Amino acid sequence: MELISGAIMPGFEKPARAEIIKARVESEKLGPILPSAEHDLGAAKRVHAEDFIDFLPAVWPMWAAEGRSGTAMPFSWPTRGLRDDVRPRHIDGLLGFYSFDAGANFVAGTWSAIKSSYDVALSAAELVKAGERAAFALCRPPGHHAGRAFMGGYCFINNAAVAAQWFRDQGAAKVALLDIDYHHGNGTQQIFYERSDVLVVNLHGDPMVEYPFFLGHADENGAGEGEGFNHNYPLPFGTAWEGWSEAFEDGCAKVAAYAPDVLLVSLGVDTFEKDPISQFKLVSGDYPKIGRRIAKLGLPTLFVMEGGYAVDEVGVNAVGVLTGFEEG
Ligand code: FKS
Ligand code: ZN
Repeated sequence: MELISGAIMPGFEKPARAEIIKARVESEKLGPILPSAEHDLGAAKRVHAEDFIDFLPAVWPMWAAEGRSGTAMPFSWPTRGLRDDVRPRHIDGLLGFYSFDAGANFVAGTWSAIKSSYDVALSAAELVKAGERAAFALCRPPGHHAGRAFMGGYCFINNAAVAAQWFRDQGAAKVALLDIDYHHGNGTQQIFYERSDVLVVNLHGDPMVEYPFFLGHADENGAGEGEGFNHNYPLPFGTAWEGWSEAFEDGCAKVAAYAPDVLLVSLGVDTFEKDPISQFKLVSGDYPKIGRRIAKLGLPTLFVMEGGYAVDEVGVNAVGVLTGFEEG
């Protein structure tokens, strides 16, 4: 469940999304479709705080220990002027301490979903490392809103950031991360903001008017060592292919100029005209064009699934990027 416009409702980020995408991968005969292998949490702790990662499997047991069922979600946060240097003991305090919004919620199966999504990302990364031209990590839940020690926006572990760091640890000198989800990847940006070894390029709804609101402006270019290695393209409501592709072209040029060893794509298809929570106007025919352009970069590429809530078309659109890539 999630809070939507003041009401608690079934969440947009639901299991059918992944099932529909998988069915489309099958009907388009992309593949093979491989199961994930189990991974320990070491790779997660390379980009996330250890205490944060250790908290995630504890949430539901702590919630249930209060005699509660339903959906575990935070309602109190350490905002400006409050103490964020003292970790509360109560589950309600901990949920707020490790969140930036009320949008990363738990039921009994959530930790196992988070863990499997993480396993999928790393298993797909291993295929690319082993020499595949590309792999698609059909992750669910998504990851790009999760930062070093915070969750939010349906995201818990930042799958793309974990994979990027994993490639670095496997010997890749430079990794680029292109985030084309409709929403700004605030977690990914935060994780790599002071680093020059991971280039982060983000196209998204303008945070002046769109979630996640508090990061993603054009003047955020990185800091310290990372100065010049973060690029944001905030775009207005109503952006269609013409405006989107212009920013995308610029972002792809930044990736090409960086000449990374590997490319990660945070693939959201909530840029679609019929997406129920988004305000861009891409059409289904645009997604293969995106894939073809990414292919032209000529890089080993790992696609990591993020958002996309027009469930009827989520398979066609996400897999459209992949088939476009295969052609390009
Ligand atoms: C809509 C309120 C905003 C939260 C939207 C979360 C978007 C998540 C995502 C991800 F890729 F992470 F899944 N609700 N009126 O699409 O960015
Ligand atoms: Zn999104």
